[in-house]
Amino acid sequence: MQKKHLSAVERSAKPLDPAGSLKETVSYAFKNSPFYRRAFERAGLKPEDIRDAESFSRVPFTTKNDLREAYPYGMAAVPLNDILRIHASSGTTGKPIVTGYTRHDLENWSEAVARICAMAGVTSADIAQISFGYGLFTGGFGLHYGLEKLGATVVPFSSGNTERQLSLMQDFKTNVLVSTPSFAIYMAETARDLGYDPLDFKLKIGLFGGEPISEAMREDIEKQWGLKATTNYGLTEVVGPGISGECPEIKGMHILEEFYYPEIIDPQSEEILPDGSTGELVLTPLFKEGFPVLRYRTGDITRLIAEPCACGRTNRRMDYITGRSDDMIIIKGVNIFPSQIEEVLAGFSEVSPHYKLVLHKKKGSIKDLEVQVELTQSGFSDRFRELEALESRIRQSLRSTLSMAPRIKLMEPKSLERTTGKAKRIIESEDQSLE
Ligand code: DLL
Repeated sequence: MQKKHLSAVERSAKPLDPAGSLKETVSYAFKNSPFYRRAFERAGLKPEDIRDAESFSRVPFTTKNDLREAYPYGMAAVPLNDILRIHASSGTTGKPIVTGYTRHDLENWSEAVARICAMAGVTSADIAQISFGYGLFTGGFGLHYGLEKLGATVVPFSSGNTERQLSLMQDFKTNVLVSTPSFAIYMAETARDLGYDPLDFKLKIGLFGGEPISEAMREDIEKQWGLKATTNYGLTEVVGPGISGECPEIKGMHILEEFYYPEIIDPQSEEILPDGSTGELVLTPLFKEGFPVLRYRTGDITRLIAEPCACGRTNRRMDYITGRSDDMIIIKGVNIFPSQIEEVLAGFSEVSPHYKLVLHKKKGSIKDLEVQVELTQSGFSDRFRELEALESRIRQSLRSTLSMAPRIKLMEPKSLERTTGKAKRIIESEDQSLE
């Protein structure tokens, strides 16, 4: 790594020793976690069997369901007395997934987040407003302590109250915005409604994460706010934010391999795939004491990029998430990812970045897909013919990408729900009368 390009926080990274770290991680989990001791016994494995990356592939995967069943403290590997903080993912169904952090975990987590922020170009001279929720969600606290560790000035706004966020952002001369990309878009819209020009704010860098950012969304945010939009990735089950993030090259997200061991598998056969192949990301954090997890199946679809990056960092990158294995919509035998629909819609200047997918189901199986497309003010017309023609062009374009034509419903400007957190794109509707 060409260290001169790096900030102090990144220069302090330990040299990589994946085999050594994996051995230690496995033996720690076996010794301290009743969950993993049972899992190893079931698989007929002893920690000594794990000597390198190859033998590590014998360790059974951990799934979301395992963590759900372990609710609330079944994954703990230390006495609860040593847990300083709990976070949990909200989850759409069933029990939340809980994770707990020791002091050592919190220190490493902040360090990891600090490195991600430094990589995106944030420095100790910056003022960062955190618009992620502070609570069980890992986004608010995760970015908070990472940015503090970096030495930046943190404005811990949390989510909601968009008007006040805007007025403080202006008064405080905030130059870094930390939020979901959908909130950054919503904030720009609200700013305009209130008579501000977003370009008059001092924003320089967006540290966005928690959900995918499409190229169209990134361009839109950069143009509206005049900032450099970066994305960073993480998930509660592994630690929260601070797993991978972009350098200024914006060519994928560098994984902090000194903290996490990444693998890509075929989600069906569970076979490990080589760098460059697309599949499901599996992660093993290498530092966790509190709630360790081995070979966690993230459900996120991506690929690892091993080619050197022009920035000089040698950490492998992961490509942008194209979908989640459990997000795939199977309708009439066709597999569809919401990101494919988003990409098609982004090609139409008449539609806003807000859309919803309604899955019309009968007895749990999807019978019909409706895409609710919101028009922009300029795309809106009171001429029925024009709207009909637009609808037909959108349907044609979706048909050629998806190999099936969903129902299209054009919605009036600003009629779809906005969010201050992660966008909720999918709505399920059960209807017994469907064919
Ligand atoms: O969203 C952690 C986080 C907070 C990351 C703030 C970055 C910034 P969860 O709520 O558990 O944790 O959701 C994790 O969100 O499995 C991905 O599907 C998705 N996700 C997170 N970041 C990105 C990203 C946090 N940059 C789930 N791009 C993950 C695409 C992302 N998807």
